[in-house]
Amino acid sequence: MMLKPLTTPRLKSMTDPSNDPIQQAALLLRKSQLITCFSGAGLSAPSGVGTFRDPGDGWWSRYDPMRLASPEGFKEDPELVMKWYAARRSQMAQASPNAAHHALATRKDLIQVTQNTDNLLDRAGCQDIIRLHGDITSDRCHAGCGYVEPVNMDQPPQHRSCPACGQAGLRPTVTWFGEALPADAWARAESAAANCDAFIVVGTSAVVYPAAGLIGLAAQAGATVIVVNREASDASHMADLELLGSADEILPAILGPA
Ligand code: BJW
Repeated sequence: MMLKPLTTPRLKSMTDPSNDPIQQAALLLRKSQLITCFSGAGLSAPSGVGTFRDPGDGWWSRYDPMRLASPEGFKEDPELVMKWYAARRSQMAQASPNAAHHALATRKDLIQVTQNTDNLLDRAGCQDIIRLHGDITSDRCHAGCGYVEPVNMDQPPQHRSCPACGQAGLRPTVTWFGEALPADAWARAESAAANCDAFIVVGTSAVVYPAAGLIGLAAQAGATVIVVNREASDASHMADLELLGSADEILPAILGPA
């Protein structure tokens, strides 16, 4: 079944209620026993947290990702990298979970596989969260001595050396380009994608690998893939149902009570 509404879901339902993709998705999710949600920056965008690739206001429209989110960039200019993380951390400190995070939290059995490094899913009450790209709320030693410390998100730190070994700077506990994803998180994510009935993809451009490969894995394993995004993305061609619109409007509509 391929349903890709050309208009917004709400407009479509006005013209053809029997074929309303929102109702189809809601019914499908009510019948599903194992649901995995794979999320990206668009999930937190309605909370005021910046995305990476949105034209104009995405971080990568304004800055070179390799200077800010790679080991090479950190080696070249650690002060710049930590200034960027301080700006993002301050933005996140002001943010609260939106209706999409809260809708995801209503299904306690739902497994969250997220590329997001913010803590908005936790704060909404989601319980099973697999973080593919780490956690921006702590810093660790870049040399890998094992030192980790929580960060005050209201007053984020600038560049400083590791107080434990002094061999390198402290950097966010996130996954940068060219770095391997946390092995335990990746193993759990693959299992959650391969063993679910429904795989919801929300707010991601689906261009960053290996994370985006989970969508194909879920589809090949037989899950129904529901894509929720503001616009068409690299996940579109794998969608059984594609719902174009804002996550904070669509997720409550498909996960809320009947
Ligand atoms: C809404 C909305 C609303 C807006 N409602 N929707 C060539 C081919 C394939 C792969 C590669 C390649 N060359 C290099 C690679 C590998 C590389 C990669 O994938 N690069 C591609 C980009 C080309 N990947 C890696 O390097 C990964 N590691 C790796 O491969 O390791 C190999 C290895 C193995 C063993 C040893 C050593 C190495 C690591 C990737 C790390 C990504 N890191 C970042 C930043 C760090 C985290 C942080 O600081 O927060 O992670 S980059 C950035 O992209 C961030 C995100 O998690 C990630 C994904 O972005 P996301 O979430 O999809 O955001 P956007 O902005 O792209 O999309 C938002 C979407 O939402 C848009 O579609 C909007 O329309 C939509 N939206 N508002 C609904 N209200």
